[in-house]
Amino acid sequence: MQRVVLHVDMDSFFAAIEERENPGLRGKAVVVCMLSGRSELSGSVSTCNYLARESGIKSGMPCSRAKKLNPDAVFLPVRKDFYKSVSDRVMEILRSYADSGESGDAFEQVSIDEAFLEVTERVGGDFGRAFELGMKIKEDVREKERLTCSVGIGPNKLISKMCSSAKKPDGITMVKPEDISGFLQPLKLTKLWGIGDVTAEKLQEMGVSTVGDLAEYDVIGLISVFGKNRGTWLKQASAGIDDSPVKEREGSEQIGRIATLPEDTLDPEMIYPLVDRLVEDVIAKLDARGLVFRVVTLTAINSNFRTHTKSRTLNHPVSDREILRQTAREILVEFLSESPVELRRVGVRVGGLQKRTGQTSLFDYGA
Ligand code: TTP
Ligand code: MG
Repeated sequence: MQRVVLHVDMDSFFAAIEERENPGLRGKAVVVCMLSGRSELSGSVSTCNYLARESGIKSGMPCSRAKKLNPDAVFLPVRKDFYKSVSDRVMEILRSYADSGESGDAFEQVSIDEAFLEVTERVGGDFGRAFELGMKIKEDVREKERLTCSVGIGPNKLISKMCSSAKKPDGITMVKPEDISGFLQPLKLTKLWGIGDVTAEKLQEMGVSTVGDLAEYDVIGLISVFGKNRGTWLKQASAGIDDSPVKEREGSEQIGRIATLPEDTLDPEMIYPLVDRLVEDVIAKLDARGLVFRVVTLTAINSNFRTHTKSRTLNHPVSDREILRQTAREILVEFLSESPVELRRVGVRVGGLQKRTGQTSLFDYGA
């Protein structure tokens, strides 16, 4: 089957969250700063909204310089923990659209605001369906989190990653296998994902300035300059070839269990015993590995075989069975009231995993 991979990147993520939280910021240039605390505006720009970008403000530049470029911009300090909790919820939404493989979801969070989703199975290798799915994901994120994202769709990670930044903000870009060379060839080398300034400069000296030039360059010549691995990679990437799998990164792992109800039902009392059993299994796995969790996700597959997930992020990482049981039950009740279709299968999953250190929950007191 034709492989289809999606890459999703949130638009001006930290700044967009601040705008969402404070409607008074609408229509203003917003700059989020990592302040060093030495003096007012000593520090660098974490990100800014698209309006601020119009005055030339960019991530990484000193905040004082940003202030000079646009004195009317609103400068806000980063609130990393808060953005992380929003990110956790966004990632849960995105994850729910990824294929589920033998060893878990075919989902890879790349940073706080971007992720790859393998969707080959879900769309049956069809790019038309993949485009519809991309639109649906954008709608879902907008509806649930009031944030926009940009989506790239391609036959592998390399192409989908490059597509998602082709139209920003709020864009969707698709490159099918037959369109790869047309998409890649005119691009400047630094636009090829994985090529930095140093490699680009070296290639420039060799007379290579576009991805198309690189695709035509003799692989032996590339290997003699860059070594076997890097030389081969350059040649393949220039042709848009990338076989790397979409897979969970360390630290973004999830632990979960899913099981079928004795009969399809809408009655929480009938579902609780199964939820409790799943919770026991998840807790046993966490205990065995000495982990705490911060995100609880309930998966519900209804009698029409539609899968829904709903998550909640806790204030602190915990390892407690009661908290997991209560949270899973609450999410279930919430879910049933919003979507009254009989359930067939139910899953409980935890994420935001960390190694346990000392006291992890109220219930650990005196235990
Ligand atoms: P990006 O996705 O690179 O940037 P962005 O989401 O703000 O804007 P875009 O629409 O272009 O995707 O990074 C995600 C978040 O990571 C960003 O909102 C803030 C943070 N970040 C930093 O703190 N420092 C940096 O230098 C960069 C690039 C990002
Ligand atoms: Mg982004």
